[in-house]
Amino acid sequence: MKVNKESMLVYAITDRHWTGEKTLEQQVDEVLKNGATFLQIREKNMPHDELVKEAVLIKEIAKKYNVPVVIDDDIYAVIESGVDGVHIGQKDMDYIEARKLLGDDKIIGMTAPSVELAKKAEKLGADYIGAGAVFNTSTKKDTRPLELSTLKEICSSISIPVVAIGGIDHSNVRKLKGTDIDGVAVISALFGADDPGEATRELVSIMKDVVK
Ligand code: TZP
Ligand code: MG
Repeated sequence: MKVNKESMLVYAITDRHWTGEKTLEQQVDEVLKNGATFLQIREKNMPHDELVKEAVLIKEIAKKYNVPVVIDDDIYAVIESGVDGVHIGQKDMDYIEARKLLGDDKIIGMTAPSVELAKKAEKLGADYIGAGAVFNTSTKKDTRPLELSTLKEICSSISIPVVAIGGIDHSNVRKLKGTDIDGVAVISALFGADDPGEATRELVSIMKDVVK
């Protein structure tokens, strides 16, 4: 398996709107240094060429920490930057076409917010799924919370790793204990924190208990 369940524990997703005085690379370095286990570059509206440049820089940072990097949506940016894979949503390029372009060695993660879509993603050959939103979030507008019982059912229906996403932070993440998720994917709880490094350490520590 290209993605092991342990690497899903704290799955950080970038959002340069949160960088403040720091650069995106500085923030990524802090988050990875402090224990994030996976990284997705999700920069909506960033021009393709800029995204490729950013991905090359981030790939070098992630290499230091041995953390896999995927890019949201843009398969060609994955190919040009040489990162580890792509994350595709239900409205993005379809899996078969993405796999054809990327080959078998690259990671393809898929968004799958229902049992049916999760099973379909696994059958297609996805390496992991993201399920959510699990809580209310202002980061992504076109999503609404699914029942935690659905999340639990998703986890028991498939054997590829499952990462929960959407509105997850230090105060609510313990609610996910018992759902059998492998990890949480977070944007604002890490990149929107005053100290992303400290926020990461805390979340890693809580998550070790959540997945127990
Ligand atoms: N997909 C479902 S919810 C979401 C995405 C990309 C946003 C997650 O952001 P946050 O800030 O962790 O709620
Ligand atoms: Mg998408």
